Amino acid sequence: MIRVEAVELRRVRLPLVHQFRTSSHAKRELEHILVVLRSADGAVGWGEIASPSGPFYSAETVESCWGVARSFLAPLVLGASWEHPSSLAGAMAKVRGNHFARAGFDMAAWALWSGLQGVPLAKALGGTRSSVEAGVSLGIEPTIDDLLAQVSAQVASGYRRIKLKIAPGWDVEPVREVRSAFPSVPVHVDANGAYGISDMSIFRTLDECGLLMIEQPFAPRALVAHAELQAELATPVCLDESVEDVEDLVTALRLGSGRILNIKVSRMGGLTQAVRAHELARAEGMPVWCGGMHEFGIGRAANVALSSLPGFTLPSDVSGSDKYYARDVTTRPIVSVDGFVDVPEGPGLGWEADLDFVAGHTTDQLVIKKGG
Ligand code: OSB
Ligand code: MG
Repeated sequence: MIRVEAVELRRVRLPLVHQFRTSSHAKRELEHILVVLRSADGAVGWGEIASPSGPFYSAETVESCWGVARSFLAPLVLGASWEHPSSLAGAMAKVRGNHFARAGFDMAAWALWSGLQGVPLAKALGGTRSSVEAGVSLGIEPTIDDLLAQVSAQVASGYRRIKLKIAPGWDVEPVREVRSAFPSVPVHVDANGAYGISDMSIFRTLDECGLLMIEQPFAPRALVAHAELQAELATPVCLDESVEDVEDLVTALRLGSGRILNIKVSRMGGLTQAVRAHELARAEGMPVWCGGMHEFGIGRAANVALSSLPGFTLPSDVSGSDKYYARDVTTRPIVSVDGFVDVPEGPGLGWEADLDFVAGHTTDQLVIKKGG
């Protein structure tokens, strides 16, 4: 039985090497919350709450995660004893929603448990690959030339799949320019829900562009509209924001809302639910890949482990640390070589937090112990 004796929460801020703009907002630095669980026998597991600062991707914010982590999740975890991370995830499920916050604790529990078992996190999750294929996600740029320069740099770094953020006013034209400048590079687009069913003509045009997929064209809960769009298009629709749990995936599969699933550890509320979604998608013949939230090294390590599962047949957003950060929170950066990231073979998460670097970038910190 594992009992967590102390929960440490740290708000950590890192500058981005390049501004990232999506359909909703732009960012130059990110603040994530690192979660450290310490067991009675001195074992430690690290997790990351990778929520954006504002409620534009989902309803969560760094502030809401901090409050829920401190007031609800930490006490719940300190009061639990468990043999497997999935039982802790079951106990945390009484907190509704708040998936990013829950994911940080679930990830830390998996890191702690796989470390204690002496197995790599990837193996503990059911992973079968020794390296995972990495793609990159490119934000909206000031000009098409800026975008082409970004694509060119990332293709030169070895990435084999490029995802372009799109938004009304920045869609068909940049996509056509990238397709014609890089005709052999697999490209997909991500709208983060910025369109509606009345934009059908834009999607008919994009359908002619030879894209790998069109990610989250419509609002998260518009599963019927996604099904109507998918029925009109040859290009697969990929769901991101629409699938927050396995029940959403059941609905999407029944309706035919998309043919590909982006599984994010944060959005699903942790690795436990991410693995369950992967199992269902695999049984239904739906290809999946692992999406990212610009994670620091801890969350990125969890993404690498998850991407090693057999149903992850498309490149994941597990680019190297250097795509976003000049220096990461781990002692070794996560590195992509020729578009592949090696899956660690040692026990646990496979990357260690750089304690001095983390301390130097911590903006707020809290230790919560059993019994006060
Ligand atoms: O929709 O996939 C998304 C980042 C922030 C919010 C939403 C998304 C993203 C990304 C980042 O695309 C991908 C990555 O972490 O490399
Ligand atoms: Mg997305």
